[in-house]
Amino acid sequence: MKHIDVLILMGSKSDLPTMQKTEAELTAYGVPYLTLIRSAHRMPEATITAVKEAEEAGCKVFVCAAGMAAHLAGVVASKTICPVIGVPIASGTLAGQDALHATVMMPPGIPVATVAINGAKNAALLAIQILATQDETLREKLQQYRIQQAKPVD
Ligand code: RP5
Repeated sequence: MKHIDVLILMGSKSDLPTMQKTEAELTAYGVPYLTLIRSAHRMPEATITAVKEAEEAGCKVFVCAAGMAAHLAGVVASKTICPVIGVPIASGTLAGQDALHATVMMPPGIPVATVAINGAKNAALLAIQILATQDETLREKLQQYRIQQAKPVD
């Protein structure tokens, strides 16, 4: 695996249209990342292998997206001490309410920083903010983005 700062994992290819917003934001900030489809329940061993290989490739933050009974972020968090950001995906009968609860309600000891349902853009921004604690260039880019957001739209 080539050097990455962020690994994006998602439970299914059906999550990709949402998670392309994470990819776009990381690309805009010049953050090296890799995206893999790894389901915690369909392919648990491959999920754990991906976490190990990503850490060996320099990964500092994990972004994990899953829908329904979403346990991907929790499983990844159990295998790393890097920050894990969970994105609950709106899929299935409960439209993301299930994934939100499954992702956000981690028992004490293994944290997952959970963003909004389908909060793919914020997942990227949070990952970038974490990386920016050790990266002046990213800090400056984030400051510029805040200034830009504060400008009146009319
Ligand atoms: C989860 O179940 C995935 O993260 C996806 O959001 C949902 C549905 O998966 P597919 O049936 O579309 O593969 O594992």
